[in-house]
Amino acid sequence: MQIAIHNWMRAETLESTLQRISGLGYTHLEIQGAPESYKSSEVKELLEKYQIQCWGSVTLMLEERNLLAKNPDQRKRSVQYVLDLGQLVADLGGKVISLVPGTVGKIIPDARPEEEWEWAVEGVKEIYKFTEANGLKIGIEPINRFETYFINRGAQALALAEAVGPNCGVCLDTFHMNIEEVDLFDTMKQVGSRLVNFHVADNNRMAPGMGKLDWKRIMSTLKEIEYDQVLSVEFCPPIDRTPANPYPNSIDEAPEGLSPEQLKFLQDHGSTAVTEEFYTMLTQRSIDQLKPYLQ
Ligand code: LER
Ligand code: MN
Repeated sequence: MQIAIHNWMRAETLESTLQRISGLGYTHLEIQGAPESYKSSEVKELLEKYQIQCWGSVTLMLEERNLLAKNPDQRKRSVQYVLDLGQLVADLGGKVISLVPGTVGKIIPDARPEEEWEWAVEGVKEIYKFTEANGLKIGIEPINRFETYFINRGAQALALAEAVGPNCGVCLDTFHMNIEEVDLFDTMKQVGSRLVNFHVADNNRMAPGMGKLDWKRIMSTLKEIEYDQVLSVEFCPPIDRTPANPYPNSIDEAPEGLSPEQLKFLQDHGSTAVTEEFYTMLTQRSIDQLKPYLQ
């Protein structure tokens, strides 16, 4: 089992991220799904320089990106976005695409359930052709109801994966499972061998170990279902603008290089721009919590 970390949660250069995570003992990066921002040859050089491997990429389903949009051209563009992201992962030697089918933050449907299901299956099948041909895995990721109305639970992600093909997988996320599942351990067992990626953060979406989740049991359940690939750290700290904030240094009031879209994406996740110091603390706490389980 290896440890990766995402980089969508902080607007900074890729080099700053790689400097921080390589210094803290991470071996992998789950690169943000922004193929338009990266030249794979340059990213490869940086990964080489900091001895970090690309584990995969997570879709950033912002703005009009939506595999189940009513407008067929919008669906087509959204499939193309994921194919471009998949090409970046393939170029970087990565293995997985964490796929959220619908726009994050969109919680009102556009069409009838059967239509949306059919469009989702159609779109993911398009992407599946590419991943099968390029040795990649799709991990359909359930996220909580305040981020999407479509796939919120493991059982729904499993149903979509089964409708797409035998090698289509699921990506589970401890933060979202804690909100949506009756029993997250049952869900992990139900997904079983289709589990291709595992995102980790605590119930408050702080670093693993900074909330109430039972990490010992989470890790023993992963062992039970024989998942031993990568734990992918994806904390996204809640905003606390009150005197009760236990981390008074956390909010970055003047973030550099943060686009309005990135800020909205953070805000859609109940977060905002945080300081370098606070972000490094969360990055450190995550690997400190998980490392003992990797022995
Ligand atoms: C994606 O991995 C995720 O967990 C979402 O909250 C982000 O859109
Ligand atoms: Mn996730």
